[in-house]
Amino acid sequence: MSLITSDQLKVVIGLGQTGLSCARFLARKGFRFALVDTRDNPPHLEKIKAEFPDVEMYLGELDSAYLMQASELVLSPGVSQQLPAIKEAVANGVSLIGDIDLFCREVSAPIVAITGSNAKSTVTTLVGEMAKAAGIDVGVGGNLGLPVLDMLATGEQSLYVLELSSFQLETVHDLRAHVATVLNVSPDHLDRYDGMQGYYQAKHRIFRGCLSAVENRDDSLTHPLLPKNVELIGYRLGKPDLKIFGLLEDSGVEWLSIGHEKLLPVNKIKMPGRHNIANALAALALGRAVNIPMDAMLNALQSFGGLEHRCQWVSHKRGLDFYNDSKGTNVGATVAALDGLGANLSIGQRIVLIAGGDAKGASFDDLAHPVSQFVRSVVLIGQDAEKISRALDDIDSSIQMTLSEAVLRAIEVAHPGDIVLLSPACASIDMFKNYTERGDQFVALVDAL
Ligand code: UMA
Ligand code: ADP
Repeated sequence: MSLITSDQLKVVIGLGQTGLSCARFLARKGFRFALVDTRDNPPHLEKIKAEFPDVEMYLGELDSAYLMQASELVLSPGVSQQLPAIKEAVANGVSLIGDIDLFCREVSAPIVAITGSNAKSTVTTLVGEMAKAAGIDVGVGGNLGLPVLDMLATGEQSLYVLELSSFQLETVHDLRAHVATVLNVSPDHLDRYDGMQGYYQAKHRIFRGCLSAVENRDDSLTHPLLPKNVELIGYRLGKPDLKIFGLLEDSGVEWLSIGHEKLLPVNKIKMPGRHNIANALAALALGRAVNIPMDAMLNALQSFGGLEHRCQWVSHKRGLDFYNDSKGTNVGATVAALDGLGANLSIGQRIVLIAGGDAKGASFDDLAHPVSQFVRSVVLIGQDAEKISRALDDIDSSIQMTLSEAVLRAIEVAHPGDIVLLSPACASIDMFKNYTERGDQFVALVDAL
């Protein structure tokens, strides 16, 4: 192993999308850096070798001596900083950051920073759509797919809306967002954290240095502890207090409102399900904090129909409505999808739920209540099917080997007029490449009926 000796060296750990974006950014900026990945054959290896032929690369199990040559480690979100070699390097004075810190050092435009266990991608995209509707030159990226540093390749924009995961936030030191929010907190990624406390603490790093914050008054775990000079804006799925966003009723019509001011009838929101009303309120609160004009925000709510794989209506076949919520990758998301669609069920109509996959260490106890309220039968797939079945032992359920068999079983047990909902409450990697492939397969199976 040849060693680079320089106290200004940055070592990028992880050669996925984030690592590649970091390498490109550091190269553009003229920094000296090396590349490291724990795998012998990381994705994009050939592309990275071709793009950075002179950059040193270290593959395989992390070596603390190698990492200690660096002045700064730039860690990808998929790699835990609890790995012994990283801990040792940090204990020896090497600083640890991620791509988000590199991004924040670089930009001066306002940042809207969004995290939460669920609804991040929806709210991030929606705030971006609101800004675009107002003609603002906005960059939208982060955990939802476009690494933040890739947004800087073509120069700085006027506003950035960032979706940030707990993994990304673990390495964030001073985000200084114009407005930051934790949308909701429910158990997820418990295979990475010792318990909810570590997960919660990672999420709340989003408020570091923020100028204003948005809290979800229906979820006390989203409340930030902030200095008094930081403006705190709230929203709730209910009657609003004076300055917060909420819902008012007038002659039987429900309105998105701020304080006493009615803004838009709820039935004009294009996104499906009641949980998306909370998402609309969050986006309004965030958008107002960065001065997006109200008219543009309300226009966006009427034209943005939601993202693919999130409670997306697929079609009406064999007398049933099929919904694809493949992005429901944890229990909280599936609870929201059931409550969201369940609120609009007509008399006698029920949901047949297709769920299961890799539970990521989660408990399924919280699923029992909405399932008993709205679900006719549960069809389970994937490695943790048995575990879910045990948590829902009062409900009619069956286990199927493939998604195709699950769809056929769902049709068999559904009554005319029911909804068939794929909302797995689990990650997909035990059976599929990712949640997109799982959702695409579901849509294809439904289309083929
Ligand atoms: N890996 C190794 N060894 C390494 C580096 C990575 O085994 O040295 C593995 C990781 O354990 C992980 C995979 O490779 O299983 C990818 O990790 P990565 O950090 O290289 O991921 P990227 O390709 O850079 O993608 C990351 C986010 N991925 C993760 O946090 C795991 C993407 O979010 C994000 O879109 C992208 O950066 C751009 O910001 C994906 C995700 O699953 C969608 N996020 C989780 C979620 O939403 O629940 C947090
Ligand atoms: P994330 O990026 O946080 O995973 P998404 O916007 O992709 O969030 O939505 C993921 C899933 O979260 C959806 O499929 C839906 O089941 C659920 N969801 C959407 N809105 C909410 C909400 N307000 N609260 C809880 N769960 C939600």
